[in-house]
Amino acid sequence: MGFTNANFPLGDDGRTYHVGTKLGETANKILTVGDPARAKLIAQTHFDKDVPIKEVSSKRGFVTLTGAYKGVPVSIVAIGMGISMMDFFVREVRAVTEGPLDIIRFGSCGSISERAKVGTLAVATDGAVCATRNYDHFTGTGDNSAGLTKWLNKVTGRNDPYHLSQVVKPDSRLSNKLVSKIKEAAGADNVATGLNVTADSFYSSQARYDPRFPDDNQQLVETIQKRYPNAITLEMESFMLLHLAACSGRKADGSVDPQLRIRAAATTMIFADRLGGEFITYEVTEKLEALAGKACLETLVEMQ
Ligand code: DUR
Repeated sequence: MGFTNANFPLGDDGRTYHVGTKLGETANKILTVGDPARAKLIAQTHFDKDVPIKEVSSKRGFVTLTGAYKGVPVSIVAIGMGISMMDFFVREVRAVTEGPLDIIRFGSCGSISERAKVGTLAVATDGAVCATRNYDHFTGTGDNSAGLTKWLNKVTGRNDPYHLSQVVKPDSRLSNKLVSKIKEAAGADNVATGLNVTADSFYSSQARYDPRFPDDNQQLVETIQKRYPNAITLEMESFMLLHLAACSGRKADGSVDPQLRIRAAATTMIFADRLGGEFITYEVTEKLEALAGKACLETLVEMQ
């Protein structure tokens, strides 16, 4: 089987190069997770039993499960980890679907807030920012400019070891509905809302200590908290989903092609306490996956 078009490769059969689906194989309401096992668990437990589940597994590790929930077509897509995988997923699914999309990410994260305890859930109602390693900072020379430029780099933070982006918001209606459904399922005390920080590494830009690399990240959590006091979670995907959803179909005059509209929201299970050090157990994860997975599907199918 050959792929044509180096700009946006599609197979002879119309399948995208990485996610591997073609027109008609993905529903317009999508739940995206990282772990394929989580995708299968949620589909097997909650999808309507009278509609067969169609599975497409790609060579690059994407798994798409399409079926119905309460009579409405839905897909669950497992994408693995990281902003690149989220980028593949959103763009390739957008290329083989027609009309507006609603996408909820349901993943895992670390917590940098007392309000978000291990074994509970968070919804990124305030949106997400992206924390990226400033690669140039680590190449030995750092800021080798002089005079005014050096001073400017210092005050603008251009040579800081990590960069924090501006905030991108979720679709507020989708996000608010998600909060109420998750609170209903898990209990209001077990759901924190706030800002997500999406990092380009599990390690350096999530402020983990690795003696084998000089990561300069001892101050990072404090820096994030100072600039964004509403930051509660650290993970690796949500920002890219919200960012691409906010950009999809936008034209030069600022208007949005309604056929390309993407509404997105994000929720996570808190796996790691990055202030204290606690980590989630397998039993708690399983319980959260089932109940929050259902809440996400409810949100998607009720969203008008
Ligand atoms: N994740 C993090 N940081 C954590 C816990 C979970 O990034 O502390 C998420 C994002 C990524 C995967 O998909 O889980 C990495 O283990």
